Amino acid sequence: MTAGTSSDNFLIESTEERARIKASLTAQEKVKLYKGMLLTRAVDNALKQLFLSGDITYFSKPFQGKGFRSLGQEAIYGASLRLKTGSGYIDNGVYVGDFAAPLIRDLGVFLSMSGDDVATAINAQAGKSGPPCEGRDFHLGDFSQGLLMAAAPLAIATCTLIGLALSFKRKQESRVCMSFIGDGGTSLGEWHEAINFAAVHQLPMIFCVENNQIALSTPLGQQSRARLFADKALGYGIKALTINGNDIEEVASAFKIAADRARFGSGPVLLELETMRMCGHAHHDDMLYLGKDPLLSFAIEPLKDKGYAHQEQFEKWRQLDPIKLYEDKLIDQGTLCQTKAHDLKEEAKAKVQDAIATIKARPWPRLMAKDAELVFKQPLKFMSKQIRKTEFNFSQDGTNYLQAICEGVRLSFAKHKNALVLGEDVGPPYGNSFMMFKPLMNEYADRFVNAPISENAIVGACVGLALGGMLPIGEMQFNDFIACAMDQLANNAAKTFFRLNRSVPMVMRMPYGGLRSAGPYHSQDTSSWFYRTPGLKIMAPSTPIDAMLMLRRAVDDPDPVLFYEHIALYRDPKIKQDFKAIPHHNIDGASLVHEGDHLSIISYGAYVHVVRSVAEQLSLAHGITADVLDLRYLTPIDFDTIYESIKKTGRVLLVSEDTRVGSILQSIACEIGQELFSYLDAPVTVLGSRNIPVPYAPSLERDFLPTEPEIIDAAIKLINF
Ligand SMILES: Cc1ncc(C[n+]2csc(CCOP(=O)(O)OP(=O)(O)O)c2C)c(N)n1
Repeated sequence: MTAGTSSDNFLIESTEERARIKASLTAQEKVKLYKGMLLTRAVDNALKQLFLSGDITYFSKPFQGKGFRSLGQEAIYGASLRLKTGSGYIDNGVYVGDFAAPLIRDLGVFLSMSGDDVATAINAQAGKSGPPCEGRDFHLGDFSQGLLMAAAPLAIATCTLIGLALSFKRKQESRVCMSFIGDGGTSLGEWHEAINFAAVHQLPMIFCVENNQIALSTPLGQQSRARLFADKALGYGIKALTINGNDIEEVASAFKIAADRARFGSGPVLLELETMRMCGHAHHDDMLYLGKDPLLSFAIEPLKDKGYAHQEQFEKWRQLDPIKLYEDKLIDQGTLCQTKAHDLKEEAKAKVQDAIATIKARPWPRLMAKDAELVFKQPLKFMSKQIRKTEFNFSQDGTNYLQAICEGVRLSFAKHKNALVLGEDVGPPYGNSFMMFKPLMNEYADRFVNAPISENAIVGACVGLALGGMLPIGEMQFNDFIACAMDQLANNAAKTFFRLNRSVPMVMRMPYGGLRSAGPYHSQDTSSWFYRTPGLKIMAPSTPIDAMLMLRRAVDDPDPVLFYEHIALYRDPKIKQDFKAIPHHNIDGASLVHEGDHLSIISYGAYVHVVRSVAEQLSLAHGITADVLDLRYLTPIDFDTIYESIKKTGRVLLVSEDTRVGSILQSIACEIGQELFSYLDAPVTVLGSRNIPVPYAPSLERDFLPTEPEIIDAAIKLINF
């Protein structure tokens, strides 16, 4: 392709263009396609057989495993035929080819891109040691060969792919991402967010819809009112095409044109493949769909009258069995003969049997490493076992919290050429809705990437960017909106290292907090939602210097970090700090920001300043002196520092603005009770806000949050216990 060629040269809708590609297929390629479909069906049969037979055992009991079938959809094997995939695209041990995110029905995509790695395909269901993921999930993938692992929430990987595609585009790598989804999955918001994001950014992507006539048990008409799934592309301003998904050469040629187009920079394409699921949704569902468990052969049996599959439709598609059609075609052409076809079937079966034997012999995996080591590339460790004292040294002429975060980003950009900010309204002219990055708009305009209002796309894209070698600093405009992206954060970002054993160096900035009369959707502290989500680190600095240094640490960190920055602190003139103090500043673990003997008060974020004020009042008015600990890190919690302080004081009061019920502090209180019971002179006490949404009116917010007098009362009660 030469520069300057019009994108119209990639005639995605052109039958002639596809015919030209089909005509160029070599005999070798054709046999490869045929063999690939045979292998797909042989593996599919074997997975069903393993499910039924219980041949895999755990402590002598059959382990059926969980698995999905792809009967009738084997032509998807052809998608990657003319793409940049396979061992030829491994350079110095690094995969440099195209990427795909196959779903449960895409065994063929996995096999074709992995060099027919049958053992891994079978082991996904068996759950034994070894690839794809040491038994941690039953979905298939192999990142080192361009295969993102499928996830149960159907559009997860589609959002990851937009980030990966964005990384390819920014690095000017001529690589393409292929997303796969079923007709049912097209109803998911994440899928739409991803397409819109890819269209807006003109990403090198193919969005493949495999319309197999049914989603679990829901027929097309109850899924969508669109005439064709390809029609949906119109709304996103991208090209689309509907093809016969059972014609493997048609599939191969359509993907080739779409990929060329995407590589050229003409943006994404939606390919709808019409096909039919000729098996149940999953192994257990065959009985319901087909009316009985199928005979496991290379043919598709006629339907019995008892299943929920549509009888006439099933029969029509049975006549269009992609393997049978292609076999007949190749025999007609003389590329294949009956004997050779028979031999190839036996070869596929033998290959599968070998793989099963290997997998049966494999040991069962165990969880031997520590929890943090299973979910993080590099668990956070706090070096010092001694309490770190911090003098805040606020200065009227210093830097405020908002400027500090901007400075943290600026220094991270200077250090890492691959760092970028992704979020809503982050780019020029705004520099985010708090104008935080305005000072960087000239120097670093291209590092601030505006996203459509699509929280799932933002989080998923960050995961993909990170996997693609970038250092994304994502932004939730307000942390409250992370609820829209729960799937991408909790099921994607947090689980990627555990499932894929891949580092995900991403930061998600989470502007949060009350004290500003901003109501139920701009004031929450959502950190406790993620405290119990393994795989996410959480930081919550309370001062400008901490914010700047901890943000830099977050960007340098190889794992996903949620960065909770308190909006009420952004422009608070009382907490400005002189950055000259930075060389002596320590951001290791929790810090002691006020010292005393009678009580330990523990908090984080803006409430650190509230409890510090309380500590001073307690000392002046009541002669009670308190340690005040600023946690700074919410995952992991620096328990060593907490315990050291409590061992000295024997009393502990935990205070935050989060609703008390289910807060992080309640969880810490439980640990303290369990570990330090013998040191305690009074019950561990937790103060938080009331168990209602954050109210708007200033009077209501005051009633909602713990007030200074309430904290003082609680402290005195503890002392008098
Ligand atoms: C977000 C989400 N909701 C529900 C499910 C449960 N589920 C798994 S597969 C499936 C049907 C999917 O249908 P479709 O997208 O058409 O793909 P097909 O199974 O037909 O290949 C459902 C409802 C899921 N995995 N993820």
